[in-house]
Amino acid sequence: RPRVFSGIQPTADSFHLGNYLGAVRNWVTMQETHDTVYCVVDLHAITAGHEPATLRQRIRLAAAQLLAVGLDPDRCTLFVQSQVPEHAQLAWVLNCITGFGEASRMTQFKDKSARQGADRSSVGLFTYPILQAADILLYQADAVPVGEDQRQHLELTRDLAQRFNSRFGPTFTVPAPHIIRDTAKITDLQDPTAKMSKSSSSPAGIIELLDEPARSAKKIRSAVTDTGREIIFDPEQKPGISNLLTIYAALTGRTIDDLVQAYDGKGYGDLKKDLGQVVAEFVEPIRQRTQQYLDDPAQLDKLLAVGAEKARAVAAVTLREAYDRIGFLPGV
Ligand code: AQP
Repeated sequence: RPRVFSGIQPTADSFHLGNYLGAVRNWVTMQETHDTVYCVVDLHAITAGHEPATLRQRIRLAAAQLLAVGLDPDRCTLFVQSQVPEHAQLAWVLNCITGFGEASRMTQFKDKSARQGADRSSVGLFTYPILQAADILLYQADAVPVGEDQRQHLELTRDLAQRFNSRFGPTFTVPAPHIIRDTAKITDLQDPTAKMSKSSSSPAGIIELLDEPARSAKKIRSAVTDTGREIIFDPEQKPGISNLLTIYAALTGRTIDDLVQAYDGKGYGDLKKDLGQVVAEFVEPIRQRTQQYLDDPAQLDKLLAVGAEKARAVAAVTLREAYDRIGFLPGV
């Protein structure tokens, strides 16, 4: 079976629909077909400032949500990044083969540091994609299921893998991005030209999986839509309605064409009301199951410890091999 690796940051209390439809939903289905390794990337979550007690809570919240949407620890490896020290160790090595100019070209860093003020951004935010490369390469992943916003980071990962392999001998699998075109970018409900994002969307622009269902329905009803009245799929001219159709299709399994036909002659209000209901019904069981996992943190921590052990068994072998190739002395 081909192996996949992917990660998600515990930087908010709840995942949003962009995280779910762009990435995590595929994580669940890939358990059927791939050898799957999934990670709550808490080392990444400290790159832009954090509060310790909140972080600890959010790591558990992230793991609980992943279990609630259908990750099965018997079928995948689910773990927390900081519990596998090889991530930070390999990241250092990769830092040393990454060009400063190359890292400077990463658009996510440019965007985030522009928002924070360049002088106040951490070096960790700058080297974020290099840590991400270490995450992926440690598991010799063949594919990485992520949203479109991660494409550039994946390209860097591939470059670093190839560079290391050609300089020091074949060590890493060069991974391919696995981006589902239809839901690669879910947009902000209030600004449908921007991606739905934890850090830059307003609360009204994001559907959070753990929100009150009635609140989610209301957000859909208040989504910014486009001029005109026709319900058609046209992301250029009608980004608002097209985003709602994308979400509707993804959550129900109906095709966009089918939805466009079904709403022929109806108004934006009808579509929003129905989609509000669909979203509310979708999030409610996730909320309940997440709470069940959170009610027993000791059990959750145990499950994550088992995951970390499984992950480490793979990561340690790769790191050892990389260290050998570089010329470090044998491990003690
Ligand atoms: N709007 C989106 N549409 C499709 N996929 C998305 N992803 C994020 N937003 C969208 C995908 O979710 C996965 C988890 O990524 P992450 O933990 O790095 O989340 P993120 O990118 O930090 O999420 P945000 O909301 O975009 O946060 P900020 O604002 O901090 O960058 C990834 O696979 C990502 O592609």
